[in-house]
Amino acid sequence: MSGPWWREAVVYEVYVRSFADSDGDGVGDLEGVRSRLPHLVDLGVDALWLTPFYRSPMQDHGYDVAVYDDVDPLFGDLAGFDRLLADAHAAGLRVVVDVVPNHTSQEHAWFREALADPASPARARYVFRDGRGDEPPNNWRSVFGGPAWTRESPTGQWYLHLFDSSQPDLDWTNREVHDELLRVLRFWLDRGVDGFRIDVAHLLYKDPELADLPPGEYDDRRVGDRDEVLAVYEEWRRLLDSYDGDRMTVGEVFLFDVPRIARYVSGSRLHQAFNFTVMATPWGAAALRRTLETALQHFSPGTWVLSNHDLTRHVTRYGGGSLGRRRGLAVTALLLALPGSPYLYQGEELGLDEAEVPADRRQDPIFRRTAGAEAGRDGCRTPIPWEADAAGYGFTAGDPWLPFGADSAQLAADVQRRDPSSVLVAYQRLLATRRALLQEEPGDEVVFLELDEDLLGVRRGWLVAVLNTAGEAVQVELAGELLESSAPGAEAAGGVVTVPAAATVWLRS
Ligand SMILES: [Ca+2]
Repeated sequence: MSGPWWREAVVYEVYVRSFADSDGDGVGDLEGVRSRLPHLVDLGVDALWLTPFYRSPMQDHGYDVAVYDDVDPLFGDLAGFDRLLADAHAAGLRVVVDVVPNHTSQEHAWFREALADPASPARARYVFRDGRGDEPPNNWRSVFGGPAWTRESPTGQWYLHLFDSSQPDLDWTNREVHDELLRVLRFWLDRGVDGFRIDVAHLLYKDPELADLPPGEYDDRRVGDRDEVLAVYEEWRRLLDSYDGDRMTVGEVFLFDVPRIARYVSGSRLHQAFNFTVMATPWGAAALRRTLETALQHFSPGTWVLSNHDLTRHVTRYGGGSLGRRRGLAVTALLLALPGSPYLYQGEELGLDEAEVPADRRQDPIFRRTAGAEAGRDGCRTPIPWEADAAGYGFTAGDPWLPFGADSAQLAADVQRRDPSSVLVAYQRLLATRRALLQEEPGDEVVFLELDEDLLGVRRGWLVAVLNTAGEAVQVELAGELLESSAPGAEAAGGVVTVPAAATVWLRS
């Protein structure tokens, strides 16, 4: 394969809390991840991305970091991290870790100092402002619900938090913030990580006027997404380039305007940015084609994301149950045929649905901050069912921190591994075939085939992929050898391919 390893890497997101629990406390941990590395090798991914495992009071399950250069005891310790990294590398897997630069935890030493001594330099590393009478400095709302400001005593000033009140936003106009995050990156680079996933990479710098938004509106471009943030990533790029081994960054640029996302990605800025536009596209050939063409035009190549720990699982978005699984696998197969770097979220290779989580088991601060009006993200974060017949489905010997999804016994990894028609085996086959294609360096050119309206066909090198979004099988005049189908019933004979309903076929043509 040409180019650096990350360019077309399949990256698997490990949501550490819910992947595998080694010590029976009901919460996944780094040793649990290490014990399940063979699953990732068998699946055929190139890298894993670990969600935050740093010291944290866990108000936002680790995205509230108190100490950036240590492992929370809940997840293990630094020696355990080193063991995981060494074993992953020995298995041929790269390791990407999360970095959270927009905000710290309220338990971070800086914020504690900023509250304890308002005259301290730490105060200027956060966004403290006077209110308007008894009202906050502006009308911004937290992404998690409620106001984006919390008042503290004794000064009566307010601090900005675009997320939970336990997550004060850093002030990126303060050079000390830059220097500290660079130190954190060096700490993990020196330990040997292969890259960083950057949380809400487009925020960091806020509107310097902190001007009111039109009531009821949250607009990333009026809050953040400012050009100043691009210089941050230029400095980070210079740091990463000073290390050997093609270290990389992928930014969570949570925007849907593709040209604006593309600003973040270049030879001097981030290596990759998440592209959530396919996630936001409804099921249907024409809409999907427009989304893919736009992405392929602006990224060279980009990333493909259908699910992650913040999004409703795509099986559920596509209709749920067997229909959702079928459509989800079809779209996945289409994306895997394209140039770019697919990001998979743990459990999607098992076809997991969004789980029902009862109100009294909800953990997400979104649920709390909206008084239950928004369910939050717990349903995509429930633990992985590894073994159908084991206590705690092989995830934990104790009580899991979130309940398992309803179909855990049927969808457990060990059941699917034995079933050639399972979602898991389909992922394994598709990833293996994709790897074989890439070894022949097919290039980045994609040709869209002109087919009937329910169909979406692409050609890359010798691989032709045809998605059928119709409710019945369709016959297409195409010559080639049938390689894969995301659903049973595909045929290729006499220059005609039968594409099953809600399925994608791969041909060597
Ligand atoms: Ca544990």
